Amino acid sequence: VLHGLPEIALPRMVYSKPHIFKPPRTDVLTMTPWLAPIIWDGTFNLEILNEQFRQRNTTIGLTVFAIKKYVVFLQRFLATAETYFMVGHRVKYYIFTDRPEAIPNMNVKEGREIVPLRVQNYPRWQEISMRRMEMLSYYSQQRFIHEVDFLVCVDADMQFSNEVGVEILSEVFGTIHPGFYAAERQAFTYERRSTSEAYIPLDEGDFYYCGCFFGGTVAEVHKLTKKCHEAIMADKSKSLEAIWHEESHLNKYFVYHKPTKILSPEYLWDNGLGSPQFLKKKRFLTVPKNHAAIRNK
Ligand code: 2GW
Ligand code: MN
Repeated sequence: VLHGLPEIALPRMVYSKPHIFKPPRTDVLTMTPWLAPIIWDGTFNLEILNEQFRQRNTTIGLTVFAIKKYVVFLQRFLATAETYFMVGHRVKYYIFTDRPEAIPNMNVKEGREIVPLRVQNYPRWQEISMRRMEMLSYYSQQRFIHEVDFLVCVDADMQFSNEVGVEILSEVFGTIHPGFYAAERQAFTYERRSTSEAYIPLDEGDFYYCGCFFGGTVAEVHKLTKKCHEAIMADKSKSLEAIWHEESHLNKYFVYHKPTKILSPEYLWDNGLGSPQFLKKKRFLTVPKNHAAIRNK
């Protein structure tokens, strides 16, 4: 883990120059009003970014929770991550599970490592999902800060299907939920009860972000997860649970702590939503699950 920025000097690189009158994308928003880039295919040169992040010897922690039956998703998740996630960079897969023996025994490429982290199970699935904020905040401070530069925090019921690289990395980033990219603010499924810590008024909010893909520097992820966990606990003390659990709290956080990068729906798609024109790549897909079988409520 590097503290302070080393001198970076790029080698000679040959590529077509950016052109003021030829924006690479005119069909989608590529910049927020607070000047955070929204990451779409065609807007970045991965070769330049790879060189910059490699020179800093960047290490990325990919966190995933696989509690109880969700260990079944690990094989596909890890195998596709080996092919598509942060190719050429140092990666630690932090697998939070109550069943470390069920983590598939896989060979990973050089510079990459699977790190099992044993955690307890919670009887309610809502609790399993929400407690991720607590565990991420605890481990960020205790461990991740000493081991990686950035954290990428995702759901387990997912697979990579195209490159997800260092173009996503920034101080703090969120991902646009594929069900709401075109929705009006009032249609966002934010928490609307003003008694909840996750409350967002109808006339606020920028995007509806998914709980299944966020990240940033370890310091920023620590701040985010700690704040969300505290809000979840404050609600709990009033016997409240936000409508979409920790996702509601994440959305609240991002209203008042704007992400420094935003991942487009390329980074979170569901094949049930088809293949719209603007979607040039599907990089990270939900794995269809048999809700009844997997969610033994
Ligand atoms: C979840 C629901 C019902 C029964 C069990 C579980 C469950 C979740 C579990 O038994 N074991 C487990 O490890 N999980 C973890 O929680 C796992 O990492 C999983 O990906 C994550 C979220 O649960 P999931 O993927 O079933 O819920 P989604 O895909 O509907 O999640 C969205 O909404 C959630 C809040 O309700 C979260 O914000 C999530 O990030 C969203 O993608
Ligand atoms: Mn999921």
